[in-house]
Amino acid sequence: MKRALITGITGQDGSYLAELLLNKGYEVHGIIRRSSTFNTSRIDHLYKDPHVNDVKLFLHYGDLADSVHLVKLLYELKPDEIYNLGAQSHVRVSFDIPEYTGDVVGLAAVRMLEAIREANLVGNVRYYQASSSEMFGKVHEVPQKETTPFHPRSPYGCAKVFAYWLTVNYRESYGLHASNGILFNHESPRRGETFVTRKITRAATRIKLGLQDALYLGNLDAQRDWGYAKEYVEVMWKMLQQDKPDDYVCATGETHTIREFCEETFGLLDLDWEKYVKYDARYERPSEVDLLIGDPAKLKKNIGWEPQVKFKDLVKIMVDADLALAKKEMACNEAIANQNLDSGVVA
Ligand code: NDP
Ligand code: GDR
Repeated sequence: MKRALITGITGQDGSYLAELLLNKGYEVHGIIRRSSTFNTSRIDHLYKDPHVNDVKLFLHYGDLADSVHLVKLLYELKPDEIYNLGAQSHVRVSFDIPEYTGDVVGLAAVRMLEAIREANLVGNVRYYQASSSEMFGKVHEVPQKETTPFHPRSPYGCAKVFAYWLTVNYRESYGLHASNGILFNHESPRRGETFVTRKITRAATRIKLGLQDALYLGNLDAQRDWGYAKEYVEVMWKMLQQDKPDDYVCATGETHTIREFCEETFGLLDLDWEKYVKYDARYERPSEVDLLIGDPAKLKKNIGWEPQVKFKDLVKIMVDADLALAKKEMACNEAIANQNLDSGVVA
């Protein structure tokens, strides 16, 4: 049985990847951060009480800022595969906390890679680095591919470039099986609610049910190549099954504006998006990435992978899921209101 370690297992991608690896028969270990509130909702359905037999998912408290713990964990676990997905992954927020972002996005990759060397795992482990289309930043070439120059436009993008080159460097210096997945934006019903796609599908479905009146957004002109997270985690796994480590762009090859995402989402709900979407300058970034569109040809040629879910299907998947969620929220509100009526409480 293969053993994998995932950093960022509680995030969107970490949760889908854990699911995929468990289905493939892996023993999966994940690093989680201690929090004063529960932060494991995306993986709760995978978790089994450690006292029962046949447990395949193990969670370890830790943090990408803590190198000693990473070394100890790698010594102890000796995983066959490591997926480094943990990050302060919000681009806008990285302008507010650039030093912290640099630490857990950039330096953290050094910590992981050095921990691999310290634990004597070079030669026995395969490493995946979650690199990002944000590294391309300012537009120099479209579509963007593996050879397109990087010109990051945020502290987050800069930190990802650092982590990218370290991954390449440890491959070239020590012969580590280390690969970068340069993934373009990928979304799902598990996407964090402050990323623009989920913010839109969540708001539009709540507006449809009368739970919300308006949606405030920033720049509607930016263009993104949006794919489906559940599919993209397959690419991470496939990259580590190749004999030779390498770096790959993963994208759909289609691009759309934020405005189009609004149109499509509200359209599915028979709503006119222009009546509800309002502008708030707080959501603008000091420097923006205007256009992302990826060329996944190398991935198709070497690994034989192509995305199935494109823009319209993706929006539908997210709208359906968020409409169901909004209905639950409404039912819950009604139940509370009824209970208050029964007990004579006037809200
Ligand atoms: P999320 O923001 O959903 O998840 C991030 C994960 O990292 C969470 O599990 C979070 O834990 C964890 N984390 C944050 N800080 C630390 C820390 N200091 N120590 C340990 N863990 C930490 O991101 P995604 O799942 O969307 O993305 C996964 C990776 O892929 C990230 O590295 C992201 O930058 C990168 N990426 C994402 C793309 C996308 O479109 N989704 C595209 C390209 C790259 P907690 O739950 O406690 O906050
Ligand atoms: P991005 O995703 O920055 O591409 O990074 P995000 O969804 O945050 O922004 C996409 C575009 O939408 C514009 N925008 C808004 N964005 C947010 N979050 N909120 C708003 O209200 C809003 N209004 C307009 C943004 O300006 C931007 O142009 C994501 C993250 O997952 C990264 O971790 C990952 O590396 C990249 O995708 C690829």
